[in-house]
Amino acid sequence: MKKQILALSVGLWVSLSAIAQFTLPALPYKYNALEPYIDSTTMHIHHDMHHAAYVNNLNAALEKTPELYKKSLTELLSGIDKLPADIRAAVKNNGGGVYNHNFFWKIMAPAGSTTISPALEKKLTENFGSVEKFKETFEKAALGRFGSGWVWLVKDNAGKLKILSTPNQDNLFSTGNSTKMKAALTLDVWEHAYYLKYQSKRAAYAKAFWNVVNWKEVERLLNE
Ligand code: MN3
Repeated sequence: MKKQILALSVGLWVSLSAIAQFTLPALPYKYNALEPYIDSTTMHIHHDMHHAAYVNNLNAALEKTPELYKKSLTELLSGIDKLPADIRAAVKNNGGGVYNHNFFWKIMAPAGSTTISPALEKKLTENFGSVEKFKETFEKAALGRFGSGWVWLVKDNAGKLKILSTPNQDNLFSTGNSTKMKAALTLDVWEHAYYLKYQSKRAAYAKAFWNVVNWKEVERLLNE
């Protein structure tokens, strides 16, 4: 009996680990940690349903080509053109969704837990004129993104900081830009990220976002 249970659980473990290659990481803080700027209900729906769906759909897309499970998320996204044609769109959209949300949760933190260091302030001022100007430009990009997408602060290979936005779940990897620049901050401007609390007021959401940015992590990424 014991042997059978062991065999069954090993078999189950093997098949589960073969299928569920990509997993949903837990939030690095509690669901209500970003209140009142980002509400707990939005975080639950956003993480447990939207982010989880991207993970599940990515795993489903790779099911027919299991050797692709061995690749990392960034390898998959950087090599979209080399994937079987029938799964390219699914991997780009869902793999991008997984990557972008993994990144997004990490560059946020409870309000007041981090601040812009003098060194980071200097860097932002050198590149944008002032911290305020940087925020303004970033918010403008958030408002200017038609439909769904993301806004990014990136550092190019020459060390220059830039703000750009991508549609849908695109990012530096899936658009072929990851060798030219790296991301240090992002904001999800899909309606599911803010609609419950801010309705159509994307500008108010983008402004509130500054309260929950993990500046320590932004600075770490910029110095990497
Ligand atoms: Mn989202």
